[in-house]
Amino acid sequence: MWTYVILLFLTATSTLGQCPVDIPDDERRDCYPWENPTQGDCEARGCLWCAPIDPEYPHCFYNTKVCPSEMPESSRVDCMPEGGLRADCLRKNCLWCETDTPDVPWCFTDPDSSLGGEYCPADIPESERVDCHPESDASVQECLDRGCYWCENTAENVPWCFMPRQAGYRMAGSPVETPQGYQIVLDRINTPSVFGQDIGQITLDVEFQTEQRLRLKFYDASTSRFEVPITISGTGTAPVVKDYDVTFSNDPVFNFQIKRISTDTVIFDSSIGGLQFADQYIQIAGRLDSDKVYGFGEHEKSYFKHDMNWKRWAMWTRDQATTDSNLYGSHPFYLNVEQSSNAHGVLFLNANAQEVTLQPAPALTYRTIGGILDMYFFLGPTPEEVIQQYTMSVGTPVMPPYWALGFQLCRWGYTDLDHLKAAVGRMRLYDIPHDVQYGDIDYMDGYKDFTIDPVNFAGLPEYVQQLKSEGTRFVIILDPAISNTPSPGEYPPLDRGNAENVWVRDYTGSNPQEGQVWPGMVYFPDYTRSATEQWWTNECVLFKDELDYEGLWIDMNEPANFVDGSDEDPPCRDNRFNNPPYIPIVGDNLLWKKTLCMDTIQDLGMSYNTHSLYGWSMAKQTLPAVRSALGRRSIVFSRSTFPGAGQWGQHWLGDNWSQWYNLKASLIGVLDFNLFGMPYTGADICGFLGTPTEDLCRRWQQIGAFYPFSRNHNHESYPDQDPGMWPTVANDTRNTLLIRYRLLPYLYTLFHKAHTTGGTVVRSLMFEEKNRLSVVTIPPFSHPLIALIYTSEEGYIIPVQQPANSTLFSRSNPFGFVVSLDDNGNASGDLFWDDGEAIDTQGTGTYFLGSYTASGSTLTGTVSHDGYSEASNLVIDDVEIHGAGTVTSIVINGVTHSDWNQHPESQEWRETFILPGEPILASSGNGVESTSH
Ligand SMILES: *[C@@H]1O[C@H](CO)[C@@H](O)[C@H](O)[C@H]1NC(C)=O
Ligand SMILES: *[C@@H]1O[C@H](CO)[C@@H](O)[C@H](O)[C@H]1NC(C)=O
Ligand SMILES: *[C@@H]1O[C@H](CO)[C@@H](O)[C@H](O)[C@H]1NC(C)=O
Ligand SMILES: CC(=O)N[C@H]1CO[C@H](CO)[C@@H](O)[C@@H]1O
Repeated sequence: MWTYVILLFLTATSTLGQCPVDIPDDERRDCYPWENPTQGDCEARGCLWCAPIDPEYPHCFYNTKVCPSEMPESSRVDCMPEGGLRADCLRKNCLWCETDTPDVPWCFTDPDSSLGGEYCPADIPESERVDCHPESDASVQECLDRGCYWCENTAENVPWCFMPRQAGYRMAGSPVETPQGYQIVLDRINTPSVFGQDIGQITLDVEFQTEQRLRLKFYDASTSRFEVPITISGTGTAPVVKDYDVTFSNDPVFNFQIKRISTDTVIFDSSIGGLQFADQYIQIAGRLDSDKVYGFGEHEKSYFKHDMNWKRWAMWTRDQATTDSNLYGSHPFYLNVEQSSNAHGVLFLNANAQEVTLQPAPALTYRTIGGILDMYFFLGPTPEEVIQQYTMSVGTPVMPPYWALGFQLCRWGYTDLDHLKAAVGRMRLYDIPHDVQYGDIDYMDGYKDFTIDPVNFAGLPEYVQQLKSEGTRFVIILDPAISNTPSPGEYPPLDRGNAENVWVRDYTGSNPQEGQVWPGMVYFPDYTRSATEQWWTNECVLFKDELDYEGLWIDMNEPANFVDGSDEDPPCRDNRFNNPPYIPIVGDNLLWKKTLCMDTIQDLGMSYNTHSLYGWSMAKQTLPAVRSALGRRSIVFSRSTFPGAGQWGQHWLGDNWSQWYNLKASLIGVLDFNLFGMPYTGADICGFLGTPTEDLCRRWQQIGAFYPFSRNHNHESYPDQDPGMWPTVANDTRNTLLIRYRLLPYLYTLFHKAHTTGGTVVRSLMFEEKNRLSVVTIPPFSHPLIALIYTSEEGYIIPVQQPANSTLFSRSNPFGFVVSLDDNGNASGDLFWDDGEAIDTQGTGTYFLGSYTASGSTLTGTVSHDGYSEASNLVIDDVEIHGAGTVTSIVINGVTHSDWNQHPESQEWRETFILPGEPILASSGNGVESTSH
């Protein structure tokens, strides 16, 4: 008898015995609306499991009826005011009782379901939801069809439709050890399927590349997919010691944790779920250690630290001047400062249309619609070290020429050469430093690259020579698009381009694709083709003979097109590239808005994959072109950028508005691009669009004097806004620029460091150790930059030089040092100096590098590298010491000097000594010695 009961119980669990008799088939409420539930899946949800008599009805169901008898009609809350059938109601997980009473809803909410129904599990916190319906207008039906959970009554922006934790992949067997780490094969679990085309088996290569760099590469081993042509590889074997550890689990599906060993901090935890790998939809989510997330670009923001309240950002290059949307560059890189104040960075090396959602957990969900999932972790541990490790991996910033650190004036809409000369005249009138003058598209003939307007800009080449002799160089704009309407012989750059077949091709792969830009109908060079580099270089070299330009400003290279897709009808063919199943939240919700169709073809691949690499590849080919033309260092300002673009080009922040808000946002833009390895950056001073007020322009000139790239630029439709337009702005601009010019040796040295070891030139106070741990109070200094140097950077020695009206003249002036002693009376700094123009002086050794230390009331200069003989002609005649106390005597190179002057403006915290002029090549052991008590 006893045995019999046990048997009955076992049978009951697995078949029909436990089916509650009082819930007939048609009263079952589906508890597992996804494909093929198993008994385990069902029981894990606390639901009942037994076969229905009629297979139409669910196997797995709740222990409540569709129409509970105890619910009075009067207390029903309508669950489907829009109307619908019983099946629709049950899909919303509401209750359904038909009645003859008028106006009583048949479909009503379940009062026992606090979260809106049991499709809404309580064990996933809102902050950790991984969106299962990232496109707009989710409906419960679509959500459940995807196999996801649905919870309606939540706070703003929280997704209602989200992924079950048990979605994703499972490890097939154990991780296999490789020389650099592990290889893991992952098999997909059937549900959920968000956009179809799911890849059943993917491979994960875990590479321990260096002590601080880890790579996780998820790919389809059976089919080759697009990969960004940037190689970041390790030594081939795992380092013996490393800062991180990775662990894997299959519970409930494959997930991994990356840990910083020294603090036992989990910096990325994918057990939050959500891993998807479909042909056109790849997703990963991770919990982060802290909400201090920076980076991801290019976007305009008024804050540096990200908004983690479900803020979503797309990354896809786009010619667009709006806030809150994807702009010109794509930078899928972020920096996370951990609670311990250590920092790490993560690069998603992918060029497809992509996006990130930042969640309050803190967590993030990353999605891309092509390529592979290729993640690089940089373990720092300081923020500056993270950026160094990142830029050393993708390419450190190119060394700018010295003149490029000077002030620059530009506008679109110089109607003719006289208009331009008048603006330059105002700079001279007010004696405003002026190193670079620009020619925007106005100088061209019919907006065609490599031409000069023979009427309005007649005499430009001669004027450029005159400017150069005065210390002002000329930089020109070049757009990629080449006019294709001239007949053979009329426009040689087109003829030569045709001969070499250098153009982006249409979907057939054989015909050049037409678009419309400034000159009218155009072709777009394919800068991923080697023939293009030869053609482009040749054109740049030939044009240099006509116009003695000094640098190239490459615009419209997202690439921008004045028509969406093309002029054809339809503009783009209806296929899975032009209209993919999912489009990240890019502006206008169209990948080919104001650009080429996604199925146009470059050597590197289809625009669907390569679009965001257009500006990157153009910069890559333009740097060698301009170097061939000049035979020396130059600049290549690129509007569109991608990781690694900094090794060839620089960036300005694009088309912004003459509004106070943009002035503020510009500082964030500058900080962001310092994270992205393009430290030479700045916004259009006084704003590009709109008419600035005198006061805005004054303040913008004052702030902009400290952008690494300092240029006033303006839109055609608005009046002149160069600083000479207002006498008081002119004065304030000159005075502030003289501070900038005084600091140029310091700025140049910072660029040298960024070039040789990676890292930033402008950085947030957060990057300084003590500031990450405490709040700094900035004393009321008269100038923000001075405040920055003196408060956050105490302990530093900053090389300075007497300013002039251009770097041509300032470069031969006497040097000085600003010494800011720390609490122990110590300080240190460097000076890098070379001819400012030769290519790769670091490589050829033709530079001077001095190190300076202050300690025990002695300032000592040490020559670390003496490869630039001109340095011996330079002198130091000014040392400014902060924090030294009262000075009683000065000894220079062993000789006591009585002829030093205390600076007339000295205050208690500042002592300035005008010295008689000492050679800059001070050797070790000698130096300025001041005695204090
Ligand atoms: C500009 O500065 C000069 C020299 O300091 C001064 O003489 C002049 O009055 C100033 N002009 C204005 C408008 O402030
Ligand atoms: C710039 O200053 C130098 C002297 O430092 C002077 O010779 C030159 O004429 C000035 N140039 C202009 C354009 O004012
Ligand atoms: C200050 O510099 C001296 C000499 O270089 C060094 O011995 C000392 O440790 C330094 N003090 C601090 C606090 O770094
Ligand atoms: C499109 C846009 O707004 N671009 C820039 C405008 O200016 C700010 C700074 O002033 C930049 O940060 C934006 O990227």
